[in-house]
Amino acid sequence: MTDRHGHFTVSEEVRTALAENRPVVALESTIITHGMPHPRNLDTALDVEGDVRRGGAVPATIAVLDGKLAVGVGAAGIERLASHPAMKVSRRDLPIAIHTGALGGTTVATTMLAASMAGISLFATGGIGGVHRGGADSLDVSADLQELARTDVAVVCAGVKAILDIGLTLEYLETHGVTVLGYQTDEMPGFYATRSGHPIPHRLDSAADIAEVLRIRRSLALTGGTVVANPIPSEHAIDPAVIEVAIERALVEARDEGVSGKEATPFLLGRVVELTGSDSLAANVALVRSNARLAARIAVALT
Ligand code: PSU
Ligand code: MN
Repeated sequence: MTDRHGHFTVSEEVRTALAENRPVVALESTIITHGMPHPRNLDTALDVEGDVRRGGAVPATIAVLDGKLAVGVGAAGIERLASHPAMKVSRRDLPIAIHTGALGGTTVATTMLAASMAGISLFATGGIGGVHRGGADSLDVSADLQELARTDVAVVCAGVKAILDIGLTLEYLETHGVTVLGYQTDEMPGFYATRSGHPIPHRLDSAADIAEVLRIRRSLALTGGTVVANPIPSEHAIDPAVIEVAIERALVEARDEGVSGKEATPFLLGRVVELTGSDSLAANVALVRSNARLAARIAVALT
């Protein structure tokens, strides 16, 4: 599938799977270009695609390649994204990325948009963007939340990173009618931690139940997305107190160095990994893979 101007492409494998009503899971690419250091970004992205396949679904990693919004970039695309400087492409950046022929990692917002254009209803990532700490003053609210408000794709994630304000993020999602489902949990997961202390009202304990809720949303033609919050497997969880020390230091550094706008999230995530060492990176990898496995099971249950 290509749009009239050739700005949007869907790989043959993904197109065929969708046409045959087989399960497909979308995957984002900012996590490859800006979310993890090389070469861990490459290994993880390839492993995550493998996890989706082993779960019985077709993976569709989404990115901007040679100025095209591409759904299903394959191993060759992932390799390029992992090893070259790339643009971070959120919704507002997309026309420019296409105009300049960029190589770009798509954020959760842009990946949802592309998935929806292709007809993919499930998407797995590590963490979604949210309301930044101090967001009530700075208005730094990720475009991911607005995309969830309008685009009908379910995003499986381990919550939002503690660099953000989890409570304000949940308030924002509620205001915009985004359904938040806790998978085998009554609390918003805390990304590196299994819990955050913030309750979420809806808990479902099986992939089949989640698929059923997504079907109900669809039959009512409700606009907007769904967040499926899947806690990190407990053997990989990290003590939140350890992470908090690193976050507070990273926030001070960001303020002192004047880091803001689209650089804020990659800077903070990068510094937290540098300050906490390999444990947090290993945890990040483990939770993304766990989310990919759950998304595949929901996708299978949906078809
Ligand atoms: N959270 C992570 N790792 C990431 C991101 C979020 O743990 O790599 C990325 C996602 O692509 C998300 C983006 O969509 O950061 C949000 O950026 P911003 O806050 O600038 O909207
Ligand atoms: Mn922002």
